[in-house]
This record gives sequence, structure tokens and C-alpha cells, in this order.
Amino acid sequence: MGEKIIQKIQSVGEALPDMPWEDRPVGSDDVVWRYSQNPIILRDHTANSNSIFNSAAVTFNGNYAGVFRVDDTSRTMNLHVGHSDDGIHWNIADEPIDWHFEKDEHTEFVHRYDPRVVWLEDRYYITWCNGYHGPTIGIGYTYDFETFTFLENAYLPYNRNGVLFPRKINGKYAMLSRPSDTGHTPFGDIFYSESPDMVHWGKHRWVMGPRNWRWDSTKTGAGPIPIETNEGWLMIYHGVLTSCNGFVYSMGAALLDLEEPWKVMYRTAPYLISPQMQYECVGDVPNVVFPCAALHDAETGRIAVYYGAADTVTGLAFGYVDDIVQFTKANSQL
Ligand code: BMA
Repeated sequence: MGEKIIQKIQSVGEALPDMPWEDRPVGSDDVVWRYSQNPIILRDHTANSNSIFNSAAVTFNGNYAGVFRVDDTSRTMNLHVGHSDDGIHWNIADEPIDWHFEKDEHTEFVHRYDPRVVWLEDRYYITWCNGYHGPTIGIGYTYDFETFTFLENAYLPYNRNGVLFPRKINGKYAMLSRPSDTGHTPFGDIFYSESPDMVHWGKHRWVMGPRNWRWDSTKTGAGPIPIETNEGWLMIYHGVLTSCNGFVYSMGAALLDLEEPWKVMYRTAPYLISPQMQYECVGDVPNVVFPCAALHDAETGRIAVYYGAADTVTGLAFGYVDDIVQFTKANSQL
């Protein structure tokens, strides 16, 4: 795959005409609504998969490509590549991505999960939660979704939910992440870090954390690649509440300052989507809506959000960027 072709497609700056879409259901005033055919990817979609969820899709070469979290039937968590003509029906590889490592010490494998993918300058970068003496953020890249090269872990353990911005900010690569622990982390604040070279990360800034007595009162984590708008970076994120029956993962939104993204200007007091459908409430981990990617059509303002449901299957939700921005401003609580 020539780099030029990829660049040409991306320079259009919009998703494809057949981007996944379904109009808001008649009678609904939800700002974000689910695809009626959810889930789009079932748990046994590939050979030996236990579950496929928390995954990332992007436009690629006139179609769509993605990096999928596939937990197999031995319950190893790994990343698989997928391709699709319409962003809904996916052909996902049965075998995990075979990473190219430039340094021997990187070949140690524990697990990889919760990928995000972004087109940045000249290639697609992938970030994910990488098992390295505990979870931390792995970074790699591909030009063609065939050859994948691992760079370095961004941080020391423990960290999850590493999400790159789609362009440099103040001349530096920029990433959101969520420092954690070795387990199911009963806390979680989002931080901002910058890097001159995608390897060395620093100048860490606190962005936001849980809010008392809200749907995100236990922890927060960035979701899809932030979307640049006139009103700031639209950051769709997951927030977690602890109920008497365990964690509940919902999706909300915040607007971050364009030049100083650690400054949160608005943040939805209500969630945008919380686990309410059966496929979100029942599965390996009940009550989880976990967004990891969003296709964006700059011309129509439509977005299609990919989210993991109940740590088992993958769903789609739709909305208009302008509506979500206005909703976030009108219903904000920092
Ligand atoms: C988080 C991550 C996610 C998962 C979620 C709910 O800590 O491990 O991959 O979807 O828990 O189990």
C-alpha cells in the first residue's frame, strides 16, 4: 500500500459516503442513539474468540480498517486487525497482529487490550493497554494494516486508556492517559502528556477526575480520539459508578481547550449512553458501555462511535458533533 494513497484519502478529512449511519429514531430526542442492529460484532465472530469489544475503527484506503480487542477462549487478551467496506460488517483476522519489534526486550508478551487508532501526520498510530510488569500504554504504528511496528511503552506501569490527539499541539505529540493500578482500579483521573518524538512523554497535566454522586463518581478514562471543533476538543469518555452490584460504565463528553487541552471547559452532567440494552447489561462483565473509536464525517458532522458492550460484543452509536457540543455546554457540570 503506497503511502501517497493513504495520504490522499486522509487529506479529504472526512469519512466515506457510506459511513455507518442511522437517523435518530422517530420520537427520540437522545443526543446520541444506538444502532438498531447492535451488536455489530458478536463474541464468536472469529475462530477461538471468547469476546470482541473495546475496539477501534478508522477510514483506510477507501474503506475501513480497525484494530480489535479479541479475548480468546484461553482468555488471552490480544489485538487483531480487521477490514470492512461499510464499517459495520467486519472481516477480522483469526490470528493476532504479529508485531515487528526493533528491540529484543520488547518481545515479552503478557497481553494487549483496549486499542485506539489515529491517523497522525503520515501513518496510523495505535495505542493500547500493554502488559509490561503491570498494565501500561503501548504505542505502535502501521502504514498499511499489514505490517505493525512497536515503538516503546509510553509510561512506567501502571496506566490505561492512552488516547493520542490527531495532531501535534504546540509542536508536540499529545496524549491522554489514566494512571491505574494492577487490578480493577477503583479510582481514575485523566492526565495529559506531551512528547517531542512519540517515545519520551512528560509535562504531565491533570485534566479531570471523578465527580461525587454522578455516573462517573468512581473513575474516568478517555475514549475515542478527541475531535477538534470550534468550541474545543470534543472528548468522549467513559465514567464509572460503583453500585452495590459493582461497577457501571457509561459514556459522556467533555470539551477541552484547543491549545491547553488539560483545561476542561464543559462536561456533561448526564451521561450520553449508559448500559440499558440487554447486550450492554448481560455478558462477561455486566453493565459496561466502553467507547474506543469514532468515525467523523466533517461535511455532515455525523459521528459513529464504536463501543464495547458488557466486555463481550461491539456496538455502534450515532450523533452529530454540533449537537453533542451544544448538549455538553448546556448540561455542563465540571
Ligand atoms: C476496565 C478495562 C476495560 C473493561 C472494563 C470493564 O478496567 O479493563 O477493558 O472493559 O474494565 O470490565
